[in-house]
Amino acid sequence: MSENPGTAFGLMPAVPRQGGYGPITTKPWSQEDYTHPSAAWGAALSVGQVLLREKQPVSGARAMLTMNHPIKGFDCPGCAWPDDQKGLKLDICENGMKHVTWEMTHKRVGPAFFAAHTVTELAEWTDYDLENAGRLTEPMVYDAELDRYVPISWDDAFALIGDELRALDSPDEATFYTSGRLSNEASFLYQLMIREYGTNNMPDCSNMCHEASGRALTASIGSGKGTTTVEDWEQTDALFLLGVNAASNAPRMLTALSDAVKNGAQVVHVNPLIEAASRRTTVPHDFVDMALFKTHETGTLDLQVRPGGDMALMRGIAKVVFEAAEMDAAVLDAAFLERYAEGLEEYRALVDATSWDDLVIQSGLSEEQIRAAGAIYLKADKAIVSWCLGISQHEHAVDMVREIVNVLLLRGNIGRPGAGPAPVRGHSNVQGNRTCGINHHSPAWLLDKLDEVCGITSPRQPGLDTVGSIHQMHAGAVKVFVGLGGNFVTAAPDTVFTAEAMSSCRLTVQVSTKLNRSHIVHGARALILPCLARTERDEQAAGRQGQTVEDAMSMVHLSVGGRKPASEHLLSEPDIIARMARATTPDSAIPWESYVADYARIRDVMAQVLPGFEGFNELVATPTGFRIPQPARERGFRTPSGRAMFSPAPLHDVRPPAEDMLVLQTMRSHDQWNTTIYTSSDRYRGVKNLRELIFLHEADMRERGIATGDFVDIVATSKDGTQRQLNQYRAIAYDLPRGSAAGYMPEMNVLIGPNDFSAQSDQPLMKSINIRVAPSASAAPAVKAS
Ligand SMILES: Nc1nc2c(c(=O)[nH]1)N[C@H]1C(S)=C(S)[C@@H](COP(=O)(O)OP(=O)(O)OC[C@H]3O[C@@H](n4cnc5c(=O)[nH]c(N)nc54)[C@H](O)[C@@H]3O)O[C@H]1N2
Ligand SMILES: Nc1nc2c(c(=O)[nH]1)N[C@H]1C(S)=C(S)[C@@H](COP(=O)(O)OP(=O)(O)OC[C@H]3O[C@@H](n4cnc5c(=O)[nH]c(N)nc54)[C@H](O)[C@@H]3O)O[C@H]1N2
Ligand SMILES: [Mo]
Repeated sequence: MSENPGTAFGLMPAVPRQGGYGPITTKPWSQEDYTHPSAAWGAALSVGQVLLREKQPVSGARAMLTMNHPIKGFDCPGCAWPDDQKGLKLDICENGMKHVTWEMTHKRVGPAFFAAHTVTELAEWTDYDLENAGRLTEPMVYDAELDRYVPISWDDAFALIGDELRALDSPDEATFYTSGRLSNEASFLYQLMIREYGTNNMPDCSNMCHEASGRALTASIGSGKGTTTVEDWEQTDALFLLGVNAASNAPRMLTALSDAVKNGAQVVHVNPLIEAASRRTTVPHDFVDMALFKTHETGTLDLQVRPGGDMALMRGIAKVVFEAAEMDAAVLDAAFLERYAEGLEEYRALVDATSWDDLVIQSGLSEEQIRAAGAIYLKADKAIVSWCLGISQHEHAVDMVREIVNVLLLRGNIGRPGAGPAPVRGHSNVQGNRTCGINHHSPAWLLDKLDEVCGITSPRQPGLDTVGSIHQMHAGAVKVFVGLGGNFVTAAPDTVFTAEAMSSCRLTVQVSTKLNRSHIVHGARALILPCLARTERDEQAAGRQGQTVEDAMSMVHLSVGGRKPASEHLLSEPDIIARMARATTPDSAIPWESYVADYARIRDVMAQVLPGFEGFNELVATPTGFRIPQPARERGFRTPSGRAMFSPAPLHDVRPPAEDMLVLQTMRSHDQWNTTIYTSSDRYRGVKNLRELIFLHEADMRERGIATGDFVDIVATSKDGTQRQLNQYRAIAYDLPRGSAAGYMPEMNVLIGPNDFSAQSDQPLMKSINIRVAPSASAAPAVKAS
């Protein structure tokens, strides 16, 4: 391997550049504490700038008015936070707006663009510049001789895919990725196509996101989703928010938080960093508040746990509950525990046997802080615990989520109003993808039903997930990669290894809206297939079509785009999937063409296969959509025992493995959407014009002879002992626990080895990378693998 393999794919520049994968800038960088309320005018200004940049001030603003509108609107392609269900109120946020405007850009990437740039040249572009080039307009195929993408007809593109897939020795030599944008209808068609073809190789972005939450909830309460609704959030007495940066990543949650505080609830933020949502906000869509600069509290207590310390905090809360139960047995919900739960005594013994010393060391909090959290939990008649990636991307994430459920079970905080577990999902339809069958290990009952209704024979052997697919592509065992959305190369761990994996494929196919790194790092043959975006009109034989999505609280509703498509050559995702299916399995008995003519026909089949979708077409006619039944919400626990299961997992040691090591978490800045980076600033953390940074504790810096603004080199040691390096990052002193560090994804993915995934969830360890940091040794290349 060369000295700097990343540069071959344009993954990391040979010399560091200010801006990382974002826009390159020579403007001076700076960092200072941000003291303004979240959302508010900072957000409004930022949206205005983006609208102007995309030259969309008028039509962009018009589109916003139909976003998340219960009637005839499109669903915000941003996060999965539920829409406001009350009447016709607008429910929009800064980051949702940026997201939509980015999609609506006037810029186009068509044949002329590709004729003007070789792929080798494009590899030198930043990720920002690639996406910023505009919307893809026509199907393109890679021409190795010209080193360019050249136009190809849709028919020829599908024929190429069909030929390659049919030529494989086994369907398991292909893998089919899903990014969480894909609608329910498209997800259903996609998994049907893949299973009829003969494999369960279905990596999806959930494998990097909430896989752990799904597995934990399934083991504990028998279904892999949260149980709360927005109404529950309004009624609760105590809200614990673990590991989520709500102000940036689920901004519409700010309204729920401010309402909760107004209603007298305690809102406890558990996070190594004090994020903006724990302070105050100006409710983003409340124009009167905006005009009056009126702010609302969105938090009542901050607990700065060490990375991975949440399990010890939760166990500490349980300890407080058991201690109180000795005085007053009524603090435990005996009736609930007796009737619905199993494993209480074993869990109680485990909690009793855990010392306060251990809880303090492992949580990184003082006994007083843990007791304060315990007291809030005890005082609350109804409690909700909500979490996101700060919990799910750790080694012991499944145990951690199950510990959250343990604590909820003690006081019967599930299946009644104002209470329950509430994972905050990521992509706008990542939850719906799973509901509709995108799963490399779907349960047998679902496959049985699919086979019965659709007349196929689904393979029963579990398929490859994200990490598995990377390894198998790298080993040459998987030869075709199909990506329905997303940016696999940049989103996945070990960017260099993943890029090598992708480029060793025989064929890579990317169904996308915008140009990204996964088009530049490609297989021997490569296709870019451009599709309609969610804001755009989708006209088929039966007229204007809509597609459904499911939010983080299991509400399903129709999303109908109204804008003129970015190009006349775009196809919808259901159409692309159906034509890919026909080309792959020409004698398929599935009426693919009929499904595309009228998506209501897809919903009719889904209604027969998927539980909770009975009468799907009638249900989607309701403006606000419908809720998929979640049995645990009604205290129906579909575990083998029929009861909610306490988890008796031991407390894990989450301290850095060596004294000179730190635990690094990779997170999003305020101005990015996963691999899409809008600017190189991070407003709520007070950062301007800098992404190649690492936040460190002042004392950890002093010990290493590092001052704020100094260049440092970061060396990560993987679980398998291999090391990866990132050089010349700026050290920034920040308020976080000693022994921990933080920086931005996706740049820092180069530090996560291909074997750095959780043994419990198979999720890459994006929030716990063991690193050493030292003053920069030289002006060495920015990335090096060994
Ligand atoms: N604007 C915008 N919105 C988004 C996205 C986006 O990129 N941009 N991405 C979407 C997607 S796909 C997802 S999955 C979600 C992600 O939403 P988040 O989970 O908020 O994403 P991250 O930026 O990774 O932030 C992780 C948070 O967890 C904290 N954390 C890290 N380690 C720990 C820990 O050990 N314990 C605790 N308690 N906290 C910890 C970090 O400090 C940070 O606040 O957002 C979705 N929404
Ligand atoms: N280090 C580190 N890495 C991480 C994470 C982390 O916290 N730390 N988070 C992980 C998480 S939670 C996730 S979800 C993944 C995200 O991984 P992905 O979902 O793979 O990545 P995105 O950046 O969301 O994908 C952006 C691309 O999607 C395409 N796109 C946008 N809209 C559409 C559409 O409507 N249809 C189609 N077909 N394509 C569209 C565009 O071409 C755009 O370039 O990243 C993971 N990677
Ligand atoms: Mo995600």
